[in-house]
Amino acid sequence: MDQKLKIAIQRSGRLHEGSVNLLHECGVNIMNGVNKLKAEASNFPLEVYFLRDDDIPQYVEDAVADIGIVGENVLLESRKKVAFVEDLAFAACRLSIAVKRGEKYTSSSFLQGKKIATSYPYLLQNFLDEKGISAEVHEISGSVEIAPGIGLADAICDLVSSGSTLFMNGLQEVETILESRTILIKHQDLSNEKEALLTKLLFRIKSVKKAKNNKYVLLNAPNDRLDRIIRLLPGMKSPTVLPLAEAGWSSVHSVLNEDEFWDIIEQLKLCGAQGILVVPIENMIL
Ligand code: PRT
Ligand code: ZN
Repeated sequence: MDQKLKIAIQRSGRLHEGSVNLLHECGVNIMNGVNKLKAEASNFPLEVYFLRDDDIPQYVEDAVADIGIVGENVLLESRKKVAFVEDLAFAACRLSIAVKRGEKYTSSSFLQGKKIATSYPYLLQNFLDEKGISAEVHEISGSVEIAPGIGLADAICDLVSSGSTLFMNGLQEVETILESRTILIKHQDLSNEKEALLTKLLFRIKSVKKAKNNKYVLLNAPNDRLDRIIRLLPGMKSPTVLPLAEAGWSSVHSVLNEDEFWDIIEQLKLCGAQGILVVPIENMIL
């Protein structure tokens, strides 16, 4: 029987939508509703398990799932033995220590002898050990940010993305102990057949990621400025140039990276480019 690759993704929460969207953008159609524990892809040999994110590293270590999408924060705290496959570009956050706003915090020695509430006792203890600080790590499973306000702790160690939760709870971020990414992980010892399926899926994931960082640009250029305009455009090889119906004008097509995008668009306009169209790219196969 042909094997299927089994992927574990979050059932609901911050990683759910990004994980489902990524599979979708890779051209993988998932059948069944997400209310089930398990779903099948109709057009790729893939079985999807919907789990709590905290359980994903264990499932992958035990080979109940072959691969999984999880926050690095959850994986490192779990200390499960799995292999890293790929960085996925969504739901990044950081694990930080915060204290009450107004506290004079000049260095991590502030934490000496203090009580710190967290859902990440292992990563926090590692940080404290590295700094040679002895503090009381108080493990709680949710609403960590209210701990200082109700006198349960002097500081917290929790995930932060925009910082607004800390702000609303009168806290200030003072140390970042982990910059966490959402990652694709795999079981350490996959069969050759499953490795081959993963390679196929990974090829699609990489082309989707690449496409997200690039835009397709079309513009009209007066022929006497073409040389200058073309020099501004990197393109995959070189830009495509087609004559327009109107004499003396050409249509130029190229691919621009997100990082340089606005700078180059400004320069293109200054060089006389007109009718600039920017189109998202679905996939980029290099
Ligand atoms: O039910 P299940 O166990 O699956 O979900 P969960 O409630 O444990 O996790 P969930 O869905 O909240 O987060 C899943 C993963 O998303 C985390 O493990 C991180 O890898 C990632 N992630 C990214 C975040 C955040 N950003 C984030 N901001 N996880 C949690 N938060 C929380 C944080 O704990 C704090 O309460 O959001 C609040 C802070 O947000 P800001 O924007 O106010 O700073
Ligand atoms: Zn969780």
